[in-house]
Amino acid sequence: MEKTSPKLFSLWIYCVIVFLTDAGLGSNICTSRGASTCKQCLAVHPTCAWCFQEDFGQDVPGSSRCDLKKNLIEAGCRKEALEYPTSKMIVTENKDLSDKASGSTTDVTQIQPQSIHISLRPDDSQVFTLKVRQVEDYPVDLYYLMDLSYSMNDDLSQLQRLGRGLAEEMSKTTSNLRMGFGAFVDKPVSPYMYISPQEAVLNPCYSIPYKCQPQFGYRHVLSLTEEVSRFTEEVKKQKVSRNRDAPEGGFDAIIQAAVCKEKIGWRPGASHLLVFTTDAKTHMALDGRLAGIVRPNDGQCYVDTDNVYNMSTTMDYPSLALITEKMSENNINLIFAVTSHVESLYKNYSELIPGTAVGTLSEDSHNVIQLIQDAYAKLRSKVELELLNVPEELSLTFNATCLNGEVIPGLRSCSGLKRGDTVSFSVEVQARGCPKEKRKTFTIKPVGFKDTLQITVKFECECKCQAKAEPDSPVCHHGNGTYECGICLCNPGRLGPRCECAEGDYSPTKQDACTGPDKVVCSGRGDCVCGQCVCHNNDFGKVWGKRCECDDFSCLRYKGELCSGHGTCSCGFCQCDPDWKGENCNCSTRTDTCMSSLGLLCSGRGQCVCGSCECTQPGAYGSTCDKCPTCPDACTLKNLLLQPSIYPSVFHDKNAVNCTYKDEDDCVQRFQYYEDNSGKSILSLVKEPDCPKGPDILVVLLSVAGAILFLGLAALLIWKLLITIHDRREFAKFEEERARAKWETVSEVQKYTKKQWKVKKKTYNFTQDLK
Ligand SMILES: *[C@@H]1O[C@H](CO)[C@@H](O)[C@H](O)[C@H]1NC(C)=O
Ligand SMILES: *[C@@H]1O[C@H](CO)[C@@H](O)[C@H](O)[C@H]1NC(C)=O
Ligand SMILES: *[C@@H]1O[C@H](CO)[C@@H](O)[C@H](O)[C@H]1NC(C)=O
Ligand SMILES: *[C@@H]1O[C@H](CO)[C@@H](O)[C@H](O)[C@H]1NC(C)=O
Ligand SMILES: *[C@@H]1O[C@H](CO)[C@@H](O)[C@H](O)[C@H]1NC(C)=O
Ligand SMILES: *[C@@H]1O[C@H](CO)[C@@H](O)[C@H](O)[C@H]1NC(C)=O
Ligand SMILES: [Ca+2]
Repeated sequence: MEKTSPKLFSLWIYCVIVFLTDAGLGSNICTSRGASTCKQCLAVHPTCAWCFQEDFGQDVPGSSRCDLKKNLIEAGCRKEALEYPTSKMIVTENKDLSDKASGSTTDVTQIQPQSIHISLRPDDSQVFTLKVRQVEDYPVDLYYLMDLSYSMNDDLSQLQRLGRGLAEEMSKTTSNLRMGFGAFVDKPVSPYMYISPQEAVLNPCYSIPYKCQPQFGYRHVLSLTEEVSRFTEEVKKQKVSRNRDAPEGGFDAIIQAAVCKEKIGWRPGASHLLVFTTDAKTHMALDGRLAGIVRPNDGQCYVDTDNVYNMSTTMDYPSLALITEKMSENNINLIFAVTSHVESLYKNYSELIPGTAVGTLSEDSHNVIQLIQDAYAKLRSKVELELLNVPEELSLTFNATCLNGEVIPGLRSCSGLKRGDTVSFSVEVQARGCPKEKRKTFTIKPVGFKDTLQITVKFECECKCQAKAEPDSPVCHHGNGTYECGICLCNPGRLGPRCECAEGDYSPTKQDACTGPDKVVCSGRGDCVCGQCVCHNNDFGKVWGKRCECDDFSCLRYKGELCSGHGTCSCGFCQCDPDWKGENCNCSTRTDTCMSSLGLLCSGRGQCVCGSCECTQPGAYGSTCDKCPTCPDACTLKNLLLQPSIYPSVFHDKNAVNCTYKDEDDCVQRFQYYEDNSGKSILSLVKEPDCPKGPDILVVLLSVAGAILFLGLAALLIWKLLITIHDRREFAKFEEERARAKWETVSEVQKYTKKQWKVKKKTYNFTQDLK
């Protein structure tokens, strides 16, 4: 084979640079990544397919089993030997949204669809839309969790009065209301508790003095009930307690109230409102260390038969994260009804716990009804989606379509809703990788709703043909490898496409077979395995050949296109399409493009080279050298072509060249040659040709005779004129002599000299003129 010349090498470098900006010519993403197994191929790109036909690509050099589906079929892969899983989506449960709950807790649907199955290729994505509606007249469970530390004394008496009013107001929003009650103080252990004197344990108000109930952590008082009168009754029985430090242990109570579902009586199909009233700060995770309590809160229910939280003194306060988790798990909306001086603190907590609201409680809680109403309305005016158990291999993006139909990208909540409004979200699920388990399920649910959307994702990371893998297959050199998806996966220590050689048996002669005349093993683009080059896949295209000397991307380029776009690259040489020639196929063999409008190749002023005219006549230009107003042959060339009958004889242009031309009949043709705006040559006759005629004898004779006659007459006239002048003179002389004879005597005549005579004669002439 040919040695790679420096010129070719520099071209190759050029190709590399061009490819970086113009990727994809000659190869595609599937072939370029060097996927050597079916599984790798699927991971390259969602469009890639794998052919596991055994004899695939044997006679097509450089073909790849991992390619676009259509390329594989073109290359001879049977359809049933194709591994091409695609991403798809099936909605498996799709009940319609309910309009109205009518107080019922069953058969209410607030999210649609409810279940979806998705198959995803790695890097591929699927989009679906889900709808959420806040159903009207939805049942409500309201659990009132009250701080019974001493400062809440006035609040308690208010609540005792307001109980009925609260129930009445809430029944305006729902026809199905249940109310419950619980109370908390703080962990009944020092230093949160008064332990001395002895009496203070039973009556912490001993020092005030006042009679109040012993300190407790959390006590569940009234399970959720429809009998609102019982709420008032039980609240009336309550008495405050007292504890030592300012922050209280309410967060313990929140966890217990949330997780002790049976005790509290939360109904699955109802809105769960947990109203938390306090006028103080709260203890949080790690505060328990003050009392030597280090066991973290585990979020389990520890309310025993006498309705008291029995782990209050052994388990630490919960963290905000635990509260968030338990609120979401149990679909509870927490309402912080707190006095103004701690409001900012609880607002900060509220921001960290989704589905919570904060209201300002007056000093004696008289506004609690309005507060709960407002908070409930606020909670119900917002739909926020939360995600549970999303596998880390998936990424989810949301777009919200809230009330006015406007799409808000990246948002998964809508606010400002009225009950009965429907909002929708479009969700894109993308697989970013392949988890160990083929299937994973996760949940999307609106915060505070029982309704959920279950999404099961099947990751299409494996090929079906992998299941039919044949270990120690005879195809792979007498059982030296596993035959899987059309290729041999060699056992350890074996190499080669069919595992035909062992790693150990290196032989120099075999190595030589891989080395070309340039002493580079496999042209530097492959590995020598058992005397055969295994060519590396290249980002730019296929590499093949006995020494990897061939490829389909190192051909000449013209204007950035491989083989000028008029041929295919094969092993370094362009194979031009018909009608094209040249090293880089940029030379057209057609001549019709050189033909001028007058039917002459390049208007007779140049040569046709690669489909375009090279004008040789100085001053000629234009695609067919047709433009040349200054050419000296502007007239003579046209003379050859002039056929007066076909050109219009209209004068067009001042800049036109005036030409004359004498034809065979010696007629003079006057015409003009000029170019119009589009560069077209136009010839036009100026007037009819001048043709010479034979001489007229009669005219000549008459002319000669006329001329003679004219000369004779002229001579006669001149002669007559001279005679006339002479006669006049003679007559004048005669008259003069006669007059002198009459006037002068002979004596006088004698006196005069010849001189005097002359003067006299002059005088006479003068007088004669006066007459
Ligand atoms: C606390 O109450 C739970 C039931 O809610 C019970 O299983 C547990 O044994 C009780 N623990 C103690 C120490 O009494
Ligand atoms: C609540 O957060 C704001 C801003 O982060 C901060 O300025 C304020 O001090 C916080 N309030 C309390 C009581 O920690
Ligand atoms: C969200 O909107 C953006 C732009 O408006 C769009 O490109 C994207 O595909 C949308 N995503 C989903 C999941 O609909
Ligand atoms: C591997 O191939 C060799 C021949 O090269 C053969 O003798 C041997 O049995 C094969 N090994 C296995 C495990 O089949
Ligand atoms: C064809 O390509 C060669 C080399 O790049 C260049 O010199 C020549 O001008 C091109 N010919 C045409 C007709 O474009
Ligand atoms: C050609 O003749 C016309 C009159 O027939 C004249 O107007 C025009 O200027 C002449 N053109 C040239 C280039 O002499
Ligand atoms: Ca306290």
